[in-house]
Amino acid sequence: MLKLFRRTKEEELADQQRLHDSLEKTRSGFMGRLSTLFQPNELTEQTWEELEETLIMGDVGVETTLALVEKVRQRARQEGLKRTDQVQAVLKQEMLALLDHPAEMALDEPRLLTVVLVVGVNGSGKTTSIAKLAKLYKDHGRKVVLAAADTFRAAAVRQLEIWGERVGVDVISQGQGADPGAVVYDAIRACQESRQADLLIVDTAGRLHTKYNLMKELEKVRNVAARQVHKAPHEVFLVLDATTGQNGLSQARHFKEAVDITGVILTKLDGTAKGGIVFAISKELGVPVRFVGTGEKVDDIAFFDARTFVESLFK
Ligand SMILES: Nc1nc2c(ncn2[C@@H]2O[C@H](COP(=O)(O)OP(=O)(O)OP(=O)(O)O)[C@@H](O)[C@H]2O)c(=O)[nH]1
Ligand SMILES: [Mg+2]
Repeated sequence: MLKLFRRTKEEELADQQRLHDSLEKTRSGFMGRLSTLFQPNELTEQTWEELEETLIMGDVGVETTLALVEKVRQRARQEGLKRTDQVQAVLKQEMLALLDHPAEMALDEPRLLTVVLVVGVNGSGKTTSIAKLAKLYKDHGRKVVLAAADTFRAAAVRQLEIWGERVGVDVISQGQGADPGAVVYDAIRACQESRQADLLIVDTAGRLHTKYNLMKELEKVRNVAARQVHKAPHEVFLVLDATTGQNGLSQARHFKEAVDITGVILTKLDGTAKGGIVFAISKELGVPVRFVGTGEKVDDIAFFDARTFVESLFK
């Protein structure tokens, strides 16, 4: 009954390809200079300046950029590197080190019922990402149920229900205005009893009358899950719209304070040149990017793979 998530080699390659393709705009933007920066054979002060500028313009963030460049410079000095290709290799290594997080996700561990909260500001792509995750995990043998705990916005419940029908998974809802905690309580009971489900994904509100209320509500939803299921929520995914770049990062900090975020789903990577934000999320937020949204269709999601990501930036 308990199934581990396993991808075939083909699925893994297809995922890496989707991630690579979604970075098209990032490569043709500022970050594209990464591959040409190291063309000349000589390393000059200008190379370092250009590297710094490229990373900052590519949305890596000032703090992360300065730390990264300093680290690479220091290593180049210590290791006596003269050739630009050697420095590029060190840069890639240090970029990878920034993205170093445990590869395993609680989501993929075998468990009777796994509860996943999905949070993020409105319009970031929560509902779409939930549908994508639901399909992905359903296709890999999980029995998935969705909970419509975004009860604030009029159309939110209906939107989730429509996605549920399309993807072929049950949606537990109590309509607009219902208490989100009660919806989650009900949904967990349904998973454990009538629906016999092993994965519950909870859609939450992205906006309330005040930010304070929103964070309080998310905490409450979290506590309801924690009381009912051992160690729940097993994952709290923050959905971040990549096109918002550094602004998205400051919103993310509020969510991180209210609910312990375990990972980021970075959406709309296909529509932006701001792919460098991945480094800032990892370093400044301290949480791994787990999935990226690569388009608007239900299959447009990829597991985030740090090595593919870094290599893709230089191609
Ligand atoms: N190109 C692209 N568009 C995306 C992606 N993910 C979501 N979108 C689009 O972003 C828009 C908002 O997505 P939703 O899933 O409704 O966002 P939400 O966070 O649930 O928004 P609210 O329910 O209003 O809080 C939709 O038009 C989606 O099609 C992605 O990875 N790539
Ligand atoms: Mg929504």
